[in-house]
Amino acid sequence: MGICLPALGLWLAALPALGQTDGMPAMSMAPSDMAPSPAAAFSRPPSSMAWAADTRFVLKNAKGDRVVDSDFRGRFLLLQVVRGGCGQPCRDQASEVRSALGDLGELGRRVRFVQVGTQTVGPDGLKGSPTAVDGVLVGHGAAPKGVGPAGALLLDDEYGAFVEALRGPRPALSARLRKLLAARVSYIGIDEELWDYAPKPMDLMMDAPLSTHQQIYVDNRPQQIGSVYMKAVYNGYTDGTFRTREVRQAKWAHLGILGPVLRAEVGDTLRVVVRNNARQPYSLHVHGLRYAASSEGAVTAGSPGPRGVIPPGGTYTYVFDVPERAGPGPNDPSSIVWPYHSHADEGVDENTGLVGAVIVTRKGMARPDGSPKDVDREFVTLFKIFDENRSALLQDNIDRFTEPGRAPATPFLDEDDIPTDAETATWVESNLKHAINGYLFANLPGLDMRMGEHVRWYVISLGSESDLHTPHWHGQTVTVGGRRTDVVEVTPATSVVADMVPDNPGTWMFHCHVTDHFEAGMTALYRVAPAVRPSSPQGTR
Ligand SMILES: [Cu+2]
Repeated sequence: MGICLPALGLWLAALPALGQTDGMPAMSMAPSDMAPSPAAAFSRPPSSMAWAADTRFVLKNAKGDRVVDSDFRGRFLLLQVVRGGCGQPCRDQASEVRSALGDLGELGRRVRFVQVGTQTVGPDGLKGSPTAVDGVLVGHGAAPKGVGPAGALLLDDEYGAFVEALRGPRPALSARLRKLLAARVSYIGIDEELWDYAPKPMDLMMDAPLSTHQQIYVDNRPQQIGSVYMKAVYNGYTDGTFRTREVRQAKWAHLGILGPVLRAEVGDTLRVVVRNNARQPYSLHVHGLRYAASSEGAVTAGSPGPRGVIPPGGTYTYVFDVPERAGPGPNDPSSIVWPYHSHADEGVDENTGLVGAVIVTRKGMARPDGSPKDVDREFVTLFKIFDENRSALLQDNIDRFTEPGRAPATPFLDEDDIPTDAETATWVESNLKHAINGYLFANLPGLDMRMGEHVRWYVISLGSESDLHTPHWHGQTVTVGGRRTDVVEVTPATSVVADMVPDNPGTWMFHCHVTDHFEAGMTALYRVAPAVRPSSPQGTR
């Protein structure tokens, strides 16, 4: 079923995102703004929303009723912007676009092509004032100049979220549209939720009670928070309604506080739709992959247009290409890892909990699910001191978990600075969570494998100058880029891929070898079970 805009007498209205409740677009506009007359089919977002990323189109019928959004789910709106007097170049571009859609066959049926302009343009076209046309562009986070006189915007599904500005000749348009429509799609929600750094408040590495020093990081006291904090984290969702959370597969149980693993094979394009359900603006900034400025997830001075910083309640679509240079290099194994994290207020955001990983597999080396063909098991581990003193939710946590007036004011310190008085020093230290994937004292679950398997460890660090980590495996060795070792080195935002073929069964330590760090809980246990015997033919043993 296609959507038949003209047949149903539907109109499009560009609405600024003014909050939403259950995943349906909000309709918080004055009635005059919603009048379904052609001349007022779209309206300029208020200047305060100058580039609200998810200003969205709402489909309306002639009576002004909103049409069921699900009709549009999983589809795209390709909006050609035609300014007055554009004339032949615009008609030529429209014809290139129509031909490009024709080239796509079935895939092309997922795209609805509509023109908006300052003059009536064709049967599907919508007419508005020049400022209204610019408003549509700005509302979708596209700089008017960037789109050009005949450019087109690809908008994503029912939210009308901006995907990419497109223009050019038919072959280039066909190729780009094909990549965008065939992209691997992920839905990620940014949610505020409680996180427990130590579900079992003991030193599980030693199977012993916590020492007095260790209790600082875990015990809830009148003047300290303990092990449970409100965080903002990335969660996987099943679709663009953001109603159903993805159930994390057992093999990823060890990810802990990390967001869902994004996967790509060299040559892929990823579309990552992110809904910000939290109270602060956040983003998703990825390392290594190729992105346009609109998918950078960070704001830089002097750059117009959308950058993927998402206001509370907003939804944004990031597009990441995965060329050769984003995948394994000549000396890398069949897959490598990149971190992703929020970069609205970078140092604060990652300490608030917004961290995750992307795994890129070499061309031709990926299974259908994206995992490398030559690997039996993968583990992603983030060695990071979550500095709760620098979380966006510090005050929220003080209010929730300490007695009023008891927590010392947190001075603005780097992790290594030493406060002058003992009480403040203890408070600051109690909020430094020396964690692996957000777990302290070997609480990290799920590091299970068998002898003889090809096990790949992706090791990442993030943080400040204290986040110089030396993850160390007891019991086995690993190879890293052709070098054999049992300790690797990671510094903030660097990553290492270490391959292991376990030959030594048992339960073993995996910990940061920096003394201060492992004493504060940067430890885990991994388990190597005997190899599975090949199943013997029936009737024999
Ligand atoms: Cu360390």
